[in-house]
Amino acid sequence: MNVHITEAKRILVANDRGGYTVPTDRLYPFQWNWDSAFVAMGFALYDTNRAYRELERLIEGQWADGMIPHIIFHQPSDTYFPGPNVWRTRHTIPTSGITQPPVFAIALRKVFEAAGNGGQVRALPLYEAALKWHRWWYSARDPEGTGLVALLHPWESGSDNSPAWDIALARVPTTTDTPVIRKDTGHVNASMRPRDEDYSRFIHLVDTYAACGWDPAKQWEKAPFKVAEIQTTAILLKAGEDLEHLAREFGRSEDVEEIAAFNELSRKAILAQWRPGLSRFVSRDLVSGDDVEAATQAGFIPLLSLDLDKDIAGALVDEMRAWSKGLKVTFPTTKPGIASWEPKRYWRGPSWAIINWLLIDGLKRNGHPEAAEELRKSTVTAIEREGFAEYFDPLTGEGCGGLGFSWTAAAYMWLMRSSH
Ligand code: 9WN
Repeated sequence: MNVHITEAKRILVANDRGGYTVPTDRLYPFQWNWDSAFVAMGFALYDTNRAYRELERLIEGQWADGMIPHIIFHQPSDTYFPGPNVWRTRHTIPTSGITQPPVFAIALRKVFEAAGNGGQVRALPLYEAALKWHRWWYSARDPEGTGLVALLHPWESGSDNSPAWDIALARVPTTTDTPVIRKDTGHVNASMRPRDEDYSRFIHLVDTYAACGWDPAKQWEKAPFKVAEIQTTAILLKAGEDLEHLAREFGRSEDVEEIAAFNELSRKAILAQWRPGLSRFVSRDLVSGDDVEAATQAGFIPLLSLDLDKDIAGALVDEMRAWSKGLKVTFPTTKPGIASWEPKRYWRGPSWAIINWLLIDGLKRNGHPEAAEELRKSTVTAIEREGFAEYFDPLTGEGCGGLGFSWTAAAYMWLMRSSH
């Protein structure tokens, strides 16, 4: 077996905390939502029992209203801020109060297919949990039925520190009720992390929503940050397609209709966010009503879940190639050279294996297998050269952020699956 695959598996063992996998030791010592979904897809390649377990442990944190939180605090740890006492949520086990990109149903379908039909008994409760979560997205985060779901906190995007939030986040006050005692900068270089001012705003939002008792309707009314987001909606739509497929497999015809209606709504809404002048899709800032024009990877993620016209797909690919020109590792999370581009700072330029994974699937879906293969090669080469880092500096190729990172391990196995 390829030595890197052996190493990837070793990382997942080292980050196992009892049926769930932490993203990396110390920097992120709990179970994270979309990280676990990617990890489950990695496990699906060689241990479907463990893959199911990852998802089962995640839904232990699902709230009665259907939300699956972004962090599940199964065990205490003092190496991370903000911990459970900052979130002040009321679930049976401690969790954060916000969510993360809904990769869950994409993972569930892959795990179910890898396990074969015998896995139906195990897959059903997970399917129910996913459906409940999708219903939550469309009611709590799109109460007006637009088809685009909104984020109330940048951390919900998974692309926490992206320039996409700069305008919307600048309106959020830096005052907090909670003292901000950062731990992240004790683990990795501060120049790679968000700034103190951003952290104050992140925590201001947490205080605001905790004061709403985490009630979705109250939060919607009070939210000083509200962005109808294209990357999340595109992931939700892909997950919705996979959920619809599972509903058919499980003979749930009423669910099929309901899910298909969600999907159709989002499909149309995403398409309406195409901006030919930018050769990208854009999010919408619901506080100002403006397009979010910041040049980030999010604008290309709709490749994952739409069957685009040839012209649109071609324009996206041309734009992606222009951004990638001269880089050692693609795909950058911010357009190189613009004012907000910082090749080492978290979500403001670096390349992420999991983002590439989504883009690779999207390029294949839209008839661009060569572009997909270039991106796949760039990703696996970066990992083979630098190890399983959280992300990579696109200019130098250097591995940055946390090391021994679970989703990078899962992505590597997935991108190398044909050579297993
Ligand atoms: C906040 C765990 C998570 C990822 C996110 C990434 C980062 C957390 C943080 O780490 O976010 O959720 O403290 O910076 O941005 O995508 O899920 O890997």
